[in-house]
Amino acid sequence: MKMSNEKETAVLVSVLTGKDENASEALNELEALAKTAGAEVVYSTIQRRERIDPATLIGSGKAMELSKIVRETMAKTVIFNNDISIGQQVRLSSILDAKVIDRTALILDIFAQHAQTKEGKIQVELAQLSYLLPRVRGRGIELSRLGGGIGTRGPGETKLEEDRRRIRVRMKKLQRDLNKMESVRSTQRKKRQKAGIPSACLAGYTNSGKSTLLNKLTGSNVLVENKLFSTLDSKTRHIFLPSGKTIVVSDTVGFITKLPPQLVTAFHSTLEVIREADILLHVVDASPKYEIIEERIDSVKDVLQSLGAGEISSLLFFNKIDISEQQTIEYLKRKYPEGIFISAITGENFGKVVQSINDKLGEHAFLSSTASNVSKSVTRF
Ligand SMILES: Nc1nc2c(ncn2[C@@H]2O[C@H](COP(=O)(O)OP(=O)(O)OP(=O)(O)O)[C@@H](O)[C@H]2O)c(=O)[nH]1
Ligand SMILES: [Mg+2]
Repeated sequence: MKMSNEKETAVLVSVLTGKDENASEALNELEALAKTAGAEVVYSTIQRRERIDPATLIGSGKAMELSKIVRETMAKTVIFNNDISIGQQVRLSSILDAKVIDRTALILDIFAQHAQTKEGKIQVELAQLSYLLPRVRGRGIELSRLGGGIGTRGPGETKLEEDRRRIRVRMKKLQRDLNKMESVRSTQRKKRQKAGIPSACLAGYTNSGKSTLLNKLTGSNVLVENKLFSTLDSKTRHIFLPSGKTIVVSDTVGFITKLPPQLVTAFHSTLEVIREADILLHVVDASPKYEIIEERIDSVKDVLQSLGAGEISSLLFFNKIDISEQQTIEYLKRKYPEGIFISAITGENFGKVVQSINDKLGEHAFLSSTASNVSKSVTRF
């Protein structure tokens, strides 16, 4: 992976049409993504339009204004919060005289930088290639004019010049490799199921504190960072419940609003751990404004639904209460009476975490090997 110490300067643009409400939040999140990818944001702007301009998203007049800003700030890259077609990308980069990428390419770039394991790297490359495939025209690739840096890095970097056919062949090979790894994992899972060990999986918006919670629960040290998408691989740890039973808890990749579909498809095997879980531990960052919290809860639920995990029994943890506004907590308590309010940093209400997992699994009879002693294991607490 190429990483220079000099930060890539970027201008951020979010084009909003009529119905979009949370304009500044959309831009804040784009900024967090850009910084995570290693960019230095030198300017950001929201463009409101009746509808997206098919040629340049923002219209040619606005594009000219933006090109002036790019020149003045000497930005290398312009990042749009919207999806961009290859035609729009080529047109915009020629008007703006800068590299132009969209939100999906930015997220793919972060994944490429954070992928650690062989499986993670293969999944990222697969997602990048499926993003690239419709953008390759004829035999060449127009993206080659973009140069290096954000949106062009990753395990697939050296293959950027390949034509469609070769990309497809490569994708098939990667998929075969993944299938092999998946079958090893599924054998391990079956063994665990046979041994009657219940499983819980952490799920939630990126940066909500899933890995911090896992560490606190298990005394392990999974990577925790104030960056988006720190965790890309599933990590599984054991914990002991008050009943004396052991369960496994898995940490996995976080979600985001408009999670690129290429990633959901490519990360099928990583996300399998969510689908296969007996219960889900939905971790929510309770520190932003309540409207944002609600939106994120809904986006996580949408992704879970699209993964086929919408029906799995879940617990809702509102994390980071050490830095949330009291008013927000009161509001959330009314709106989500089932919520459990915790801090994975200070350990506040931690007893409730283990107890609620214990009770939830008890409700579903996962804690007992036979249905007849369910009531015994539940009344013990
Ligand atoms: N103040 C406060 N910060 C927290 C708490 N829990 C986590 N954090 C911080 O939130 C940031 C993200 O934590 P992670 O545990 O990496 O979050 P994650 O959900 O695993 O994130 P991804 O793997 O990127 O999806 C880190 O800077 C943590 O220190 C908490 O209870 N209170
Ligand atoms: Mg994490």
